[in-house]
Amino acid sequence: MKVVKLQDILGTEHDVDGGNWVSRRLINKDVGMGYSVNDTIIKAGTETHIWYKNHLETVYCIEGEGEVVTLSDNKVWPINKDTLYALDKNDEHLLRAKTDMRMVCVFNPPLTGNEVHDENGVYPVDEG
Ligand code: 9YT
Repeated sequence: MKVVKLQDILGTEHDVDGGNWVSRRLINKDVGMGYSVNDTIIKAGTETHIWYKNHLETVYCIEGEGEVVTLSDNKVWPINKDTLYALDKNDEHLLRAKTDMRMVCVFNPPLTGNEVHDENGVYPVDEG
């Protein structure tokens, strides 16, 4: 049994600043669950290009308002409180935050916890 409190990881290496977002890495690969879980704040007024080619990500918005644009079809998906999206095709997308958006993000395979996006919005494959 493991209990993680957000308060305890703020300001530690589990609190990662990605520029347009901050991601509080609650459960990382090392815990051995087979997935990772983040509490992420997307900053108001930002647009982030994301393409997780090496990961599947599910995102549950618990606060705020914005939209996702899937780039394969230019579809615009309004995202706000109590809305979940699953990037089940490793979908390349833009994430636009109208207000600050608080998102619970689950990754498979799990993040090691230190990842930030590269110039193409990708997280690397974890070889470890
Ligand atoms: C919602 C989203 O994909 N935000 C980018 C950051 C990423 N989810 C993370 O590492 O928490």
